[in-house]
Amino acid sequence: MTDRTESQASSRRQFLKSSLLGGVAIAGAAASGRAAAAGEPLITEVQEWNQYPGEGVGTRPYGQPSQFEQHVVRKTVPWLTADAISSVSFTPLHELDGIITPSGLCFERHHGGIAEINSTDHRLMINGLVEKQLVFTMADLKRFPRENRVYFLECAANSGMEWRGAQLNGVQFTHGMLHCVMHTGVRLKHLLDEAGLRTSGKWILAEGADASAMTRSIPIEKALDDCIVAFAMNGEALRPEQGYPLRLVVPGWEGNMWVKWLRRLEVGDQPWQQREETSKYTDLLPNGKARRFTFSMDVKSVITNPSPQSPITHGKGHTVLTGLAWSGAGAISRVDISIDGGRNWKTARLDGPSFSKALHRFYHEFDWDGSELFLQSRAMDDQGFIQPTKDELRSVRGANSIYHNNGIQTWHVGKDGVVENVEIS
Ligand SMILES: Nc1nc2c(c(=O)[nH]1)N[C@H]1C(S)=C(S)[C@@H](COP(=O)(O)O)O[C@H]1N2
Ligand SMILES: [Mo]
Repeated sequence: MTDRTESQASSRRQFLKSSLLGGVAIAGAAASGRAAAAGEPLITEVQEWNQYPGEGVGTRPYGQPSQFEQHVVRKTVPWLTADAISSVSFTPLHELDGIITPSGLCFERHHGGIAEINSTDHRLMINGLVEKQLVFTMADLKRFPRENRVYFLECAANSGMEWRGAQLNGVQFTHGMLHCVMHTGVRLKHLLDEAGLRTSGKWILAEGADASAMTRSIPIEKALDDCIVAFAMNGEALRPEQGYPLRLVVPGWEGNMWVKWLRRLEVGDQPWQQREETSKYTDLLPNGKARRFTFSMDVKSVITNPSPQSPITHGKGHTVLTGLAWSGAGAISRVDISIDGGRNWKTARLDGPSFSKALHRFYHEFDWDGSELFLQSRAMDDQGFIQPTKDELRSVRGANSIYHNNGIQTWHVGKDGVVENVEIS
């Protein structure tokens, strides 16, 4: 669309206006394409794929993305961690649309590598302050009533590198410790009811069967509220990377608590003070004290396109800006967009289903005049929380934080359409 003229761009605007109002799209649609008179060999000449039949049905028993989409992959930052056994890969947010993360692209965070467990050998135990200790097979779990829920999972360390200033040049790396899938499983409450919770039971400990034996304490109110013991994601069995055959889903709360390869739930009367809730995932405050148990992930958003890995390549004119917003407290009610570094704001268009504690997709269509831009997004949730600037965050939390950074991200767009990670405080 580089050769699009101004008049075409303005008829494109008209088209958008009428289609937004529910008008007829066909007439306007041509205006956003190239002029047919110029000739288009990819239309006028017969192509290879037009002449010969392709692979037959059944040659791909488990479908894979097109060979032309091979660049759409999880990525790692090699210098970030010492060993791949305890490391992280990042979701390519700039390559995705809608709100569901494809299973094979969900970021991974493992502390002891991927446990490979045959579902027939997997067991879940409930012990501690219960009337009867229980051990479930996977088949046992599938005899309880199931639920399907779409939730985001965000690692508390997401955007952690960005606390002191712009650091990583790509939304995949600044915000890619994030995924959102439909989980299927059994309410944790049903299993605790089956075991018979003692009144002294105030906390549960969730333990993983992997080599790191990940363990986290969760307050009983949350366990009885919306936690799910999940065996499926996006309609099929969990992927090994996501905890096959069983993981805990802790909606809206930091990813670390979503214990994968879930093998044991112990009921106790106080938190266990495990490594991951004392030495890690705490927030060092300006007074030198560390805040424990910042469970809920605060309201946050980011523009996924344009972004450093997704520059503007079509020149000035009609431009689609899009991104994601989410909140551990509920659903997203509004997202505002600024193209001038926070001076002026416009309300973005939310599109797609709106689920509580799930990703929300927003769009903002505008005519780029070819000048420099400073793009920002600011999310608000239905509980009244508003995403803060990085400076607002630092004024409360100090400069020593790593975790729980939900500050507003800025992307600089140059006149050449190249996008870079910058900070405007
Ligand atoms: N058993 C186990 N569970 C685990 C982990 C782990 O290393 N072992 N990592 C945790 C962390 S820190 C995060 S952010 C999420 C990551 O989930 P994902 O790999 O599905 O993205 O899983 C959590 N659950
Ligand atoms: Mo994490």
